[in-house]
Amino acid sequence: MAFFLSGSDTMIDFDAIPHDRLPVLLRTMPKAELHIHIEGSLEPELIFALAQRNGVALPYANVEALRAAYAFTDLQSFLDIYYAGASVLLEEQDFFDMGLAYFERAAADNVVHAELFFDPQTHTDRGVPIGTVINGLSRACETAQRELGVSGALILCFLRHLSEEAAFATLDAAMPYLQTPLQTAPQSARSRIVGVGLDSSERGNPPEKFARVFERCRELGLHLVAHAGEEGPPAYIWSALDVLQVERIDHGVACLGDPALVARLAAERVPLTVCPLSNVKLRVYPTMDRHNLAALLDAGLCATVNSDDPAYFGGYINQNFMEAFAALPQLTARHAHRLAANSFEAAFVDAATKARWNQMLDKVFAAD
Ligand code: ES4
Ligand code: ZN
Repeated sequence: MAFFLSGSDTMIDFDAIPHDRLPVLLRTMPKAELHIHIEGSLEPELIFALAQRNGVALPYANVEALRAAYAFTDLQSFLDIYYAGASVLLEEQDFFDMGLAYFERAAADNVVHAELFFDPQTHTDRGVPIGTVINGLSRACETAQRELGVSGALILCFLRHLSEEAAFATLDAAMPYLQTPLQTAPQSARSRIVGVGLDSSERGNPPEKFARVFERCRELGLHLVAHAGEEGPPAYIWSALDVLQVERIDHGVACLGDPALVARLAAERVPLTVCPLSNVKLRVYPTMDRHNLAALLDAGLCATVNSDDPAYFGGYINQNFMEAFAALPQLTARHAHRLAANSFEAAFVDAATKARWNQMLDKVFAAD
């Protein structure tokens, strides 16, 4: 028997857990979700309901026609539809409804904490004030905490296909809402923004393009993350680390092609927020059984499982766990526990909160 003394001093005998217990463990274990674009949680039904409520015309006749358009060939083919879907979001209540709908799904998957990416430029470029976006999402976080017991935070993402100047303008507009050691404006008390990220079209838009914006955000005391190594090369992961100085890499699956990079990520325990279903839908891997999730974990990396854009890619976080584990039989109960523990380690919360979540996690596995 190989007992494992976990972070909470609980004895867990992973080798004694039969493989057929995995689906229940994956579903019931507490977990944090760290890579979810809230605009990517908009289900077709909600898109049509909001279009009707706001009098927005959609280029699709109905929910089925919209769903039928979700046949992506790469990241860009997805982004085109994703930005079209977001066009129905106009009022603060729309952002609240979208956020709360996500938190309800997350709670059902035993997510205890979620850090939501949002793309302000997708909305401000359509004339929606940034405060409308931030207040609606922050209010959804408050309601989720109170009514669902899920804690939530927001990460403002800059769209990398737009200019550095546009990113600076977005940061300026968001300043009154940022939670930073330097920010004492009353509006910031209600906002849940804890960091910034970088998303959208990766190829041709390297992290270096945003070096100065991220430097400014670092000076403000914000947490920093960036998408890198999804479709782009390992070099983009290096520059996200060295130039932007991010704390986590979103996706990062391309790292395995570069042994020196893997060594660096493992030594520094830089978390990778991996999104298995996204990677298959956007053809980073042809099928789930070719995904490198098991290899990332076995290389000692702090990999986590996340849903990315769940309404577009075939499911929420538990669906990602279930399909990855079903397709990769080398993944065991030990890996499941590791993934959940990694998600807590990687979360932007205090150590006492992480310790509490780890105890909840160990209880689920020890009881088995
Ligand atoms: C995204 Cl999968 C993915 N990659 C980059 N940017 C994104 N925004 C929404 N989903
Ligand atoms: Zn993403």
